[in-house]
Amino acid sequence: MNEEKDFYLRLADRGITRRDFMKFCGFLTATMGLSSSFVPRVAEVFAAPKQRPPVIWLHFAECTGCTEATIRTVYPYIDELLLDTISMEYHETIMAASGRQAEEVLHSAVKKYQGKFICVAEGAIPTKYNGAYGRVGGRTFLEIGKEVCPQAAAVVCIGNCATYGGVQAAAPNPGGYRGVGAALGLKTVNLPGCPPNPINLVGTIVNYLLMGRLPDLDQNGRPLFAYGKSIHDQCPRRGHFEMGEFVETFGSKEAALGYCLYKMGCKGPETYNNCPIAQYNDSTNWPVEAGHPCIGCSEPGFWDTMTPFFEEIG
Ligand code: FSX
Ligand code: SF4
Ligand code: F3S
Repeated sequence: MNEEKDFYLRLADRGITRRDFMKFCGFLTATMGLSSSFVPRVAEVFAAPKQRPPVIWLHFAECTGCTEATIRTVYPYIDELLLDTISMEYHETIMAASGRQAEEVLHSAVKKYQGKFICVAEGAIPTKYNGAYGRVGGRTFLEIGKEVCPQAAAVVCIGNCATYGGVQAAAPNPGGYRGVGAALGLKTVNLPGCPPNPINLVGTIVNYLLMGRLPDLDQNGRPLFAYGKSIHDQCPRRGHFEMGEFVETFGSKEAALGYCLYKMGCKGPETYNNCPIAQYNDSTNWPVEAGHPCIGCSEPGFWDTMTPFFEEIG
C-alpha cells in the first residue's frame, strides 16, 4: 500500500495526476486488447510491481530511433513508467558506463540473470564475412548476439531493423544483414515499425508481468494485440477508398479533403500495425492522418517490398 502511495507521490512530483495515469492505463489496456475490467490490474503493474524483470537492451545496426521513440515520449512519461517497472541492467544509450566498464556491466548482468532476463534487441545483425560489418568493443554483433540472446528468458526485437533487417537488409545488402531471429536462428517477439510505437513495447512487457507469459503472436512473430489488423481496415480514410475518392497530387483539393492515399502509394492494405488507433507522439497523429501514405514500415521485407514508396501497389 505504501509502495502504491509513494508511486502516486512520485507521479505528482512529475506533474502527472492520478487521473492522467488512469487514463493512460485505460489506453494501454485497450491497446492490449483487454477489457476495461483489467485497468486496475494494469495500473497495479506500474504502481506496485510484484517483480521488476531485468532487461538487457542490445544495440546492433540501426539509427537508435527505437530508443529515441521509447525514451523521448512526453505524455504520460512512458519512459519513466517503464524504467520504474523494469530493471534496466544494460542499455548503451542511457547508461553512464562506457568502454571496458560497459563491457563488464554486460558480462556480469548476463551471468547474474542467466535464463531470467528479457533481452530487447534493436538493430539488424550483419551475417556475411563472419559479421565483420558491425562491432562493439572489438566483438562482432554476431558474436555478441550469439552469446547473449540464447541466455535470455525471451528476446524482444524492437523496430524493423531488429525484426526483419530494415534498411540495412535492403538490396544489395553487402553485409548480409538480417533480423536478429533469422541471424541467430532464434524465435523472437517482433515489434516492427521504423520506428516502432513504444506503446507496443510497454504492452508486451505489461502482458508478461500481468499474465506471466508473452502475448500471442502472428506468423511473423508480431503480437496480435498490436499487429492483428491491417492499417487499411482501421483507416479513417477507408470510406473514401470505398467511394473511389483518391488523392492524385500532394497539395491538391482532394488532399485537403482527406481523401484516400492509395494512388499516392499507400501500403496500408498490405501492412499490419495499430497506428490508426495507438497513433504516435502521445496519440496526436500518425502518417496517413498527417497526409502521408503508409510506407509499410512494419512488414517483413520493408524496404525492398515497399518501394517505390510513392507508386501504387502493383
Ligand atoms: Fe531501425 Fe531503430 Fe528504423 Fe531507426 O533504432 S526501425 S532505422 S527508425 O529506429 O532500428
Ligand atoms: Fe487504405 Fe491507405 Fe486509403 Fe487509408 S489511405 S484507406 S490505409 S489505402
Ligand atoms: Fe509505419 Fe504505416 Fe504505421 S508507415 S508508422 S505502419 S502508418
